[in-house]
Amino acid sequence: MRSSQFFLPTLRENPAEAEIVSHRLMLRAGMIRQASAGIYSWLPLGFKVLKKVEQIVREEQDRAGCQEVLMPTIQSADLWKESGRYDAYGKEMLRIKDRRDREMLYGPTNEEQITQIFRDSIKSYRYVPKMLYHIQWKFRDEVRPRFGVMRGREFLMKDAYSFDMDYEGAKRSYNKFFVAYLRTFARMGMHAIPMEAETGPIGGNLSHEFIVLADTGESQVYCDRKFLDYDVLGKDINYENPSEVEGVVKHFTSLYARTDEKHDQSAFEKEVADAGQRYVGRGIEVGHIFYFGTKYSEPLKAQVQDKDGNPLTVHMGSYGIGVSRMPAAIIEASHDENGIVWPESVAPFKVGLINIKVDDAAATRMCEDIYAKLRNANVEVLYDDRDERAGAKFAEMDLIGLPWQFVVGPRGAAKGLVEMKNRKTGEKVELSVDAALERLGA
Ligand code: 5CA
Repeated sequence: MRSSQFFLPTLRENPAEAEIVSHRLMLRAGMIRQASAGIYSWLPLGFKVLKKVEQIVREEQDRAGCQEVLMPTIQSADLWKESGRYDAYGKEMLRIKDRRDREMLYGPTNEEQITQIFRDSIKSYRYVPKMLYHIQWKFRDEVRPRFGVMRGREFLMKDAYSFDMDYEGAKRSYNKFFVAYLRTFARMGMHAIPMEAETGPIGGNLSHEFIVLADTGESQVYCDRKFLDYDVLGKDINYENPSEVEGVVKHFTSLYARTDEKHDQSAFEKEVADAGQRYVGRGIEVGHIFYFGTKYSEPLKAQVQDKDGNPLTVHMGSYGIGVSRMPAAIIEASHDENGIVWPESVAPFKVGLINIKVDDAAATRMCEDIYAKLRNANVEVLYDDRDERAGAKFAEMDLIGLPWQFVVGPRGAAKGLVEMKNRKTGEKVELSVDAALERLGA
């Protein structure tokens, strides 16, 4: 993509309405724009990141054996009356009437909808267990939407649902999501700490929140440093082996991890005996998983026949990831005074190519050559070909946080050299075009 054509409305000044760093940087980097309170449009740069986050979430759900569906945003109120949640959900639910005066709602979550689909389709134990997910927009009329996409009213969520014959089966499904979540957040370059949690309006009695570490996060985190040392991506997990999956879960659930509300300093000191192993920091909730047994399957009559032909009410769990919250959480965890520092896995482009003097024939020829080669090798590149001051180009490239920068000017071009900068470390090296391309796998 050429910057001269790209829709990237960056802002030089800090927008007054943004209280936290990710909101400021997402506005300044031209990633999002507010449509109304807690409702945002995603512009090209932000949308690219959102899609990458979504794809990592999808791949890890698929790997765990969960199948993708797509349920609607608009749901019928009747279904929610069956579960008893229509009245219970309160003012957070956006209620709508259609032209025939039928009560509808914009879904804040989909337990009812998926239970109806399951109930109408699956009648035998032979087709259980099942795990289904979708990635769809939700609406919750939050009292105080704030911090940009971090706490929006309309937001994109991955919500998954599991169906099992009994508690043991449901626990096996729960464990798969637990591990899939660890992998998902690790792939986005973050440490996720699973914490025992309250179940709130979703219900149930087994639940974990996943908190990613970020110095500027909303919650205070107290945990064992072993969480940070564990490499969940280092070995391939076999999701079809329940004891292997459970082993990973047990390792994590045996360690001390609390947020400030539940923190007990003396338990922390006792359980994490070595002071050097105690980690105190901040974090952001990005995922939440629940086991709630028959809370929805009972009222909605989701039953299957067991081996002896007897009807059995299925045990369920639900598993959410805040997909549109993720880009903001990643920025909170990864930025500096000059802007965003994207981990490669979610970066909107892998490299920014800066031509510091467009009217220099050698520099422009070299840039065009690099640009063509990167594109041929399918390396995503943003090429700043505009006739702008070099300083403004550098500042904008740092602000949008692409992992690599190639800087080409008349002096280097004359010698056939390009400067390659690592956005995260600031380290710069001068290389031949071929050597620079090779470092990016092109
Ligand atoms: N049905 C369950 C799981 S599928 C559920 O709704 N869980 S939840 O309420 O905890 O939401 C799941 C995730 O969505 C949260 O961990 C959070 O990352 C994200 N989320 C929740 N509310 C918002 C919001 N207002 N704005 C952005 N993300 C949100």
